[in-house]
Amino acid sequence: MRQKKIHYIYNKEMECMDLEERKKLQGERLRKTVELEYEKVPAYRKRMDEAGVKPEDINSIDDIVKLPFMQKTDLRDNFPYGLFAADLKDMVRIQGSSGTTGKPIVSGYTENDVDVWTEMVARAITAAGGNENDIVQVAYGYGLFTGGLGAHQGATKVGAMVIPMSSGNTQRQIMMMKELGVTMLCCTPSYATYLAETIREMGIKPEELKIKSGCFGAEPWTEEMRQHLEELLDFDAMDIYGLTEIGGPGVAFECMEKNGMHINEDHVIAEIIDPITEEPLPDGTPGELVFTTLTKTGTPMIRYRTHDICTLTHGTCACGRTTVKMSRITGRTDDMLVIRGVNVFPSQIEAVLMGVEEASAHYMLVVDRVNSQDKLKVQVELKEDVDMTDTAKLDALAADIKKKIKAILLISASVELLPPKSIPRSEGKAKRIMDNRNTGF
Ligand code: DLL
Repeated sequence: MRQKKIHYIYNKEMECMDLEERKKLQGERLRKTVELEYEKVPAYRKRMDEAGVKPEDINSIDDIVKLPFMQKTDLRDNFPYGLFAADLKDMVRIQGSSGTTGKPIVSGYTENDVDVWTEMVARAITAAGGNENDIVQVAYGYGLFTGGLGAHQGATKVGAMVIPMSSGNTQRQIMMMKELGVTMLCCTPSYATYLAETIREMGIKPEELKIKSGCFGAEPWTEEMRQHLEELLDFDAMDIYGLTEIGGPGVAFECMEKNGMHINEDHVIAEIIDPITEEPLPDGTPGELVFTTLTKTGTPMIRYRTHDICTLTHGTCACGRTTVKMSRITGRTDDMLVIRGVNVFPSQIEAVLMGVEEASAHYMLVVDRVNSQDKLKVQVELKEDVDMTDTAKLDALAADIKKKIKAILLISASVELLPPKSIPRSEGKAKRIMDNRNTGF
């Protein structure tokens, strides 16, 4: 049952801190992080030396722009332990990124780092209404991926009872949810959608479940997807963001205002830059999100380029938090499809499809190159109740979707309508792009 809009805050002192006071704290923590990195990580020291910047040049957060960036390639090039700022004996955990090919991306955590990360997720769970009375089903994968253990630790920290289901085995997930009276669900939004649709197909009504909210992240999703999920299960579907390199889920999370994710600014500094010029961009302008960790001691990261695209908004939220908010991720600089010179993000197409009554939440973008021309095909899975034999109606529907895509993206796409259940479901992050061009995009 959807909750009343009450704002629960886990750590008022940090989350609602006066802005000037927080800036000061961030400046002090930044200097410490840079000192640690300069002393312990030769690869970054070299880069600072090349840029002619020393730790003593960092005296406030405004000095951050003097510091060189870090990239995913730094993690690969220094795999496995080259970026560790603590001795191996002080490391207590390794976590890794999902969905990467080749050498994995791993991040090392000291006990302090696990504690910091746990508190970040505890803040997210609290903002979603979670407390010691809750029963939290964690259906993110456990393992190197940070989703499972991250949600597990955060929910435990708020005193909830955790069901560590991990991903997969949908029928069993639903049985546990119903029988154990689960009140909160944590998984990817695509898996949540699959679970919710299966629940409805099984004839289970939302009122037969006790679920009140969920923390969904690890992949991009849209406002339209939220509405769809909330309607299916009559609960609060909340966004949660994070990445392994910066600590895992909980770097940012939504409050009940549901209009942006609060970034845990006592633990990270967020910047938005132009991905080409690398210049900082003002509030409200979309660009690449860059993070600097302020409290990590295992693998601190300085000006780490996430490749995620979003906007930032400063100001005090109606919930009382003063932390900067990030918008939903609208795409990634590397996931962006460039089709006939036009930048296309899967989220734009998702938004179109979620506005089409007959379309389900499952789709795939297929890109081919035919006679040197890029061709985009949007495969759309239709809902159960659509008559797949009424070809005239289906042709009209395909034409309508094609028109809507053209109006938003300004490029033509062919539209293929597929029967229910034909697009493979994912239990983790959804795969929504099939790029057959081999152009290295
Ligand atoms: O996905 C951590 C996580 C787990 C976040 C569970 C939230 C919930 P990685 O596997 O390292 O870590 O992938 C990080 O996933 O750079 C984004 O591109 C994407 N991502 C994560 N959360 C969101 C979100 C985890 N809420 C990468 N919206 C990030 C959009 C997200 N994209």
